[in-house]
This record gives sequence, C-alpha cells and structure tokens, in this order.
Amino acid sequence: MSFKTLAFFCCLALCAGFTLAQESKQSSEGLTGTWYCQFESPVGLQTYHFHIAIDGAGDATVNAEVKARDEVRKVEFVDVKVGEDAISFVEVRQFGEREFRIEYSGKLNGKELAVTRSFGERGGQDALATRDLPQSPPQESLQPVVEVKIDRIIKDAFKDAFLIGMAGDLPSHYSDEELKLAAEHFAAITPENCMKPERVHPAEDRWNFESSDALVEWAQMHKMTIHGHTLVWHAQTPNWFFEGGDSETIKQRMKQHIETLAGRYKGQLQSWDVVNEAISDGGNAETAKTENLRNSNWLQALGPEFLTLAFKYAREADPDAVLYYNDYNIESGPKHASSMVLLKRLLDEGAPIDGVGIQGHWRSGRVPFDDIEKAIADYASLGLKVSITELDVTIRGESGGQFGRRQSRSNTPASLDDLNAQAEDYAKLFSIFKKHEDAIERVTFWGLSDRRTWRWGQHPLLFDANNNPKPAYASIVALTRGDEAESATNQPKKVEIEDGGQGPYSAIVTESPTLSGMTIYRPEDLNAFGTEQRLPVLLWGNGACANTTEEHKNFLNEIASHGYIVLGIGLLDQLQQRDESSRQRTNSSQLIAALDWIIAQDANDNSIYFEKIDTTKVAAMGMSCGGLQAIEISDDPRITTTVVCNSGVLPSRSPMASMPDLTKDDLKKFHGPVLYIMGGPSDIAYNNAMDDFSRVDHVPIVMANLDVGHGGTYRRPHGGKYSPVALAWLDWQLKGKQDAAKTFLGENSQLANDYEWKIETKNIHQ
Ligand code: 9MR
Repeated sequence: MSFKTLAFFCCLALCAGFTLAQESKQSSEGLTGTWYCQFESPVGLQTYHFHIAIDGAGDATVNAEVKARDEVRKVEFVDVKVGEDAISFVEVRQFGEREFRIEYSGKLNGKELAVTRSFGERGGQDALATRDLPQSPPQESLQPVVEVKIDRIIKDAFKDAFLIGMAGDLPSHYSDEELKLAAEHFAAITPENCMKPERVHPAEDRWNFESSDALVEWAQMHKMTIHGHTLVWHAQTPNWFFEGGDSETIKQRMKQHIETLAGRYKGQLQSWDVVNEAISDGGNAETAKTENLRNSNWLQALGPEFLTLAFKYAREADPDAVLYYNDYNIESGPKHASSMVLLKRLLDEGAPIDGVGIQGHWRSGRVPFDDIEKAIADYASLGLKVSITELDVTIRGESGGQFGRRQSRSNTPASLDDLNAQAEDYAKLFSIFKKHEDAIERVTFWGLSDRRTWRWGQHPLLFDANNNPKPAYASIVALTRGDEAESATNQPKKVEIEDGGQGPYSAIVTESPTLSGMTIYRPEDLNAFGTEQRLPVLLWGNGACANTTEEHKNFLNEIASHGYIVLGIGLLDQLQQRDESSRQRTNSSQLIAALDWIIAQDANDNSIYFEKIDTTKVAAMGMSCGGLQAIEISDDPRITTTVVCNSGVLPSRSPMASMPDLTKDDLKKFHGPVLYIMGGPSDIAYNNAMDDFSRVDHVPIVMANLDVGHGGTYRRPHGGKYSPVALAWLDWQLKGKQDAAKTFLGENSQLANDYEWKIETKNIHQ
C-alpha cells in the first residue's frame, strides 16, 4: 500500500510551487467570475476563492486564493478545460521531490457550482461553490450528533491496564483547545509524521529536527510518554538513501540515520517503531509459509537482513527504548502467518526486538475481532510485547470505505446509528485489549479527532471534528466501571416501590456511581446472600428502548423482591430530577457493560456485592424494543436464558434508527432456553413473536400468551399477572427450582390449566 498521494494531501496547506499552462475550449458566461468553496482537510477548513476567466477565444484561466487557518496561498491551475456548463482544472503540488495532481471538476447547478476534487486513488471530496462567501462552515455544525457525557478520562480508566496514546505532530498547527484535549485524555504520543525519514532527514547532510524537538519538549511538559515512528520504512524515505552506493554504503546510511535520530532522543523516547510495514499485502497459502517481504528498496539493497540490522542499530543508539516491528493487517490471514514466520526468524537471529505493533486501521462492521484476539495471543506466545499502534475504526456506510477512494466525503455526516455501531465495535475491541492487558503495552489512536485524522471524512476517532466526545468514548470507558467497587460508604440514593414488593426480600431501587445510566433493583439487605445463596442476574431493556425503567418498575421490583438483582437500562425519575440530555437512545451494549460490571463487583472484595452474585446465572430480558435488545445480546456465552416480552423480530429490517437492527437470522443467537411472554393476538408484536416461535428449533422455547395486548401487565400492582409467570421461569432456569417448571410443562401445567393463558412449548425434552 502506498500512502503517497495522501501524504501529499496532508501537506496541502504547507507546500507551495506551481506551473501554469492553460488549455481551453468554448466559453460559458455562467462560469466566469469568483466562486467560493470550502473543503474539510486535516489542517482544518480550507476556503477556496476561485477566479475563472474566459477570453473571447474561449481560453480559460483559473486561479484561487486558498485560506486555511491563518495562512493564505495563491494557486494557479493547469490543464483547464471548459465546456458550456462545466469546467475542469488541475492543481499541481510539490511534495518533497514528488509532484502531485489534484483534479477539480465543476458543474453549474443553478446558482451553484458543484465541485468535486480528487486525489487519484486516494479518494475525493464534493463541495458546493457559491457566489457569496459562506458565513460559517457549511457542512459540520458545531453541535455533536449526540451529546456524550464523559464520567471518566480514558487514560485514567485504563491506567492499570495499558497506556492510551494518540498520534499527531504536536504542538505546532494545533489550536489551544486541541492541545488541551490531547494532554487531558492521552498519556502517550506518537509523532504522526515528523520523525519519518523524509521529514527529518530529507538529504544525507540535512536534518530537520525542529518539529520533532518541539514534539518531545511538549510531550515531556505534559508528562506523556513518546513513541518514535518510524526508522526504517519503504515509504516516505528519500531516494538518496539508495542512490549511488553499494550495499555497504546503504547499510552505513541506515546505521547513521538510526544512530543520529534515535541517539538524539536517547532516554527520552519510551519506544521506537524500528521497522514499519515490511510484509507484502495479500498473500496466499504459499506465501503464508514465508516471510513474504515487500520488495522495498531496503530489501533490494540489503536483503532480508535489513530488519535485524535496523533493530541492532536501534538498540545501540538507545538501549532503553522498547523496539517494535509495526505493520497493518498482520492480525489476519496469510499476512498474519507471514508475520509469525518473520518474527520467529528475527528472534532466532538475535535481533533485539521487544514488541509487535498491530496498527489497527479498521472499519466498523468489519473489525476482525477473533483474528485480533488470536494475533495478540500469538505474539505474546513469542515473548513479545504487543501494542495497538495506529487505532482508528471508520464508520460504516458511505463514508466508511477503508482507505478513502472517493468515499471520503467530508459532507457525509455520521448518523447516530453509525456512531452507535462504531461505539459497539470500539467497546468490543477494548474488551479484548483489556482481557489481554498483560500482553498489551499501549493502545494509540491514529490522530486526535475526526478533524485530525488521515481518514478524514470517515469519522474514525473518539472526538468529532469539533472536539466533542463521541459515543465510542463513552462505550470504551464504560468497560472499566466494574473496576471501581461500589463500597458501603459510597451508597447512592435509593427508593422503595410498592413496600419493597411481595417477595421474601424487601427490594429497593437504586443506582451506582460506578454504573452510570442504569437502574438497579435488588433486595435491600444483602446479608441474606453469600456462599449459600447468591443473586442471579437479570438484564433488562425497556419498551421503546427507552432510557428509563419507569414503565416496568412494579414488575422489576417484584422480581427483585424474590431474590434477584435486576440491571435495567436507564434511570428512574423518582431517584433524581433529570434534564433532557439524560433521555438519550439506548443500546443493547449497555446490558453487556452492566453484566461486565456486576461480574467485576462480585469479584471485588471492596464491593457490597462481593461474592453475593451468581454470575453463572444470567437472564437477558426486555419488553418490546427492549425484547429485541435482549435477543441482540443472547449470543453472549454468559447468558443462561432469554425472556422476550411483547416482542418479536420484525419480518424485515426496522426503519426506526433506535431499534436493534435484527433479522430472523439473529434468532440463532439463542443458546439457552427461551420464554416469550406475549399479550395475545391484539399485541402488535404477536405475529412476529409467533413467527419467531415457529422458526426456533435449536433451543427449548415456550410461548405464553395472556390476552392483554401489547402493554402487558407491568404497571399493574406488583407487575400484574406477568410477574408470577416470569418468576416461575427465572426460578426454574436460574435457581434450578424444578417445582417452578410445573408452570410450563406438560398437559397439566399451571398455565395450561389457567383459562386466561395460552401456552405452547417446543424442543423441551424431559
Ligand atoms: O497519518 C499519516 C499521514 O499524515 C501521512 O501523510 C502518511 C504518509 O506518511 O502516513 C500516515 O501514517 C501512516 C503511518 O505512518 C504508517 N501506517 C499507516 C499510517 C496511515 O497511512
């Protein structure tokens, strides 16, 4: 893979130098004059003032002033071609020794000129040019798509597990707000570009240390660890390294480069990406058995030994730095196999390599979770440290293409669904990282925000383009909530509902500061629970996927009073006055986060729940939309049973963004017994539920209908007639009470004899 065109683009605002040559056809009055147009770029918003002139012979010239931040530069375009209502022209830029072309095409559209610019293979951008200067950024509003409140800082949340870092060439060209954000949330920094050979060592006798020195100074001032990137790479490495010299000369150049650069920052950098991206892309069963090295200038000049040499020189230059091999896509397929072959050889040869960097440029909806987990374990088994060195997960959909390619449209905003899907993927990734925290040293995001990213327009990071935290941030830090014990001295507010319920244990409704956004229903006196008797767990999603258990509180409270702990999505108004921002949409991942939390509480001897929870007995349960949330998490192996209330999977995907996007295929997620509690034929979900029932053949399933309609009986005193049925099921499934099975099993079951209920069972073999 080459990043050259992109590299050029990132340099747009910095470079200068153009040639001029025009070519033109006939003229069009409507195109001439000044047009204003704005493009997003990694260096911020660029405002183009295009001037189009067409002479009597139909020859056109186009030039522009381009404003980006406080700089203004002039551009004269070449290869101008003009038609009646369309025009195209090219901007030529120098980047290092290379020349790049950005192609612009404009088409008149009423009073506007629809402009597309493209960077060859690297993708393109669309924007509308107007006659008037836009007053404000046209595409991104300052308001986030959804307001995300952060209750802990990511670097602190993971401080006992691994470092959380970011990449960027700070501090120059970053705003004060961005610098503050970087220092506040990240504990480590990787220079995104300024230590690359081309930047720092453009000619054999020329070094540019200005940016790298500034970065080191800034990072030290903010007590961030620094991770050098990168010493030996096939890209962004000037040709002088390889020209006019035999292999010994080239070896000496490599040595001198590493000695000077790594030596300059000796003792100040925690690690170095010594060799970057040495393995070829793709591969097959044959190449998987080999190192499959990329045919780079380094390989051509020095052979496969170039890697060992680079590591040796780096160790000599900075003995304390942790030395990494860094690459992308090495977690999967033949490239992973090749990476193992290569690393074993390096270790055998005595190359002083300490770790592997899995870059982590992924796309939401396609993150290879299993491969990643296996790769971490594989590398750790070689005795190597592992870091995720360049993490970014683009959103799916139009702007989610892996590396741009005309999809990187800055004017495609992220939708809430995109952001939530991304948040789930990030949470899954971090739960893998956390599980392997002994192997993982650092997780570094490749950029600061969706403005400061090489994958701009694809919304890949934790902060949006205006520095607002995104749902991904909240979902990641939520994973660490269980690390904080809910101690007896730290008790939040509680309320009593319906005198604590009718069960043997008087219940309360409460919250925990360590489990934000959830309501807990549980017996008030936890002393009754311990080794003899533990509390099974019930995870609850609400009707309408609402952010409150208000509608279901009588029902949930009643269940808790029979010796269960219920973790319900959302907040209870009676506990506290809420402002509207607490009414956000909910996500089934909250149920999984709550399960992680209660398991961690059970294991934490400072917690009031210490050894009082039966973490092996868990019900996923929910009503209507919440029932779909329960189905959505049912493939989690920790879930014992699923209870779907007044719900069923829709025959086709729901158009409602807030609903879990399930298909009938998701019914395969059930792996334990399932109960549907429905409201009879007048329940709007009845047909969906009955259809689910007919399809499920792989697990025991019970369908219980009481003709009360979609609303169920939750609001009735003590949750009405649904409560004893739900309790019988939970007692049977989670507490192993065989007596309770009589409610459901056999021709003479309690529900079969109850004229109000209609019961059907399937796949139950006694
Ligand atoms: O994010 C970097 C971008 O600004 C540069 O233009 C580009 C070329 O030097 O490199 C990008 O970072 C790359 C990193 O150095 C190595 N792995 C892939 C990264 C994304 O392209």
